[in-house]
Amino acid sequence: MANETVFRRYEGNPIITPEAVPTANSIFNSAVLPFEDRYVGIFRVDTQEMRMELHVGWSEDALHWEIDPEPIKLQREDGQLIECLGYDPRVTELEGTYYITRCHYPAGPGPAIGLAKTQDFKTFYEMWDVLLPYNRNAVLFPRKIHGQYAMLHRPSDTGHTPYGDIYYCTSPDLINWGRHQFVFGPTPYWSWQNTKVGAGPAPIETKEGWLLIYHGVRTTCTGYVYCAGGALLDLDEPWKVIYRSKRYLLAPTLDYERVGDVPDVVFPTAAILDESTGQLALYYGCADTTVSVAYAQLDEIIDFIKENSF
Ligand code: BMA
Repeated sequence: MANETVFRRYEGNPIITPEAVPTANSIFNSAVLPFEDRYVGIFRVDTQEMRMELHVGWSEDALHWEIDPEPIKLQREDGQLIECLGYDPRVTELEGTYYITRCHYPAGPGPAIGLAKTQDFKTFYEMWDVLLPYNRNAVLFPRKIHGQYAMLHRPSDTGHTPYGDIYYCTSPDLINWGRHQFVFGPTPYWSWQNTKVGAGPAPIETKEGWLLIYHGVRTTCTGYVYCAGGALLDLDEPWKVIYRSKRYLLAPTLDYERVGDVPDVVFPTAAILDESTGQLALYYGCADTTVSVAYAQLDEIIDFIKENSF
């Protein structure tokens, strides 16, 4: 096994495999969070038809999960109940409501960024799409900034092309989004993040800035390799990068990260911070097939990013 930098992988990884849902081909890139006295998750389930569905799951310990075999139903404004299709969900709690961003293919070309909300993870409401095609990646900040809702996103194009920078934008009402600002892009030179980058879990507020864990991609002669990295963004002006790690936080190393439907992918999408111990549990998709978790102390992550910054 290659060296770990900051995160230590859970020895029981992967914690979720396709067996969790009988119709699944793969379960990966999913969002988990504490809810009431247990944990809840929104899971990306690619079916044996290759339909990209989102399913709810529940857990007592954030490691062992029961995933609903049926996809989430979304209540639309016109009263219609639709199945929740899409991929790479992120969940952010804001003022007591849980907002789910996802990439999806509405009528017309995709992918666009859809937004849904829930308060109980039983009834879900579809909201207006927040970003038009092509966009593959979006996550809300967990509080308003200067009175505005805030989001990181990654404009894209029609395919899995070597293009992808992270942008910041704001909204007064979660419907109208604008004031887009560039945050950062791939490095102009060879590195683990020289092809594209995209935001991971909802940014975490720390004294040192917003901790953003993101994915970075490099292009090798046999294809893309996805790693996880970290940055600290200014608390008041989050489009300003204070620190950004030159070394990765996590790279595809073990068999379950290297072998799967898409090899050599670690794709972080959720983080649970234990406020009492300072431990951060990072949930990430492995090789577009399973879900794993790795742990680090929040302080250590921040120190590592600062010490290894550009
Ligand atoms: C990205 C997204 C992710 C996926 C990754 C690697 O563009 O589609 O869902 O994990 O590619 O295939």
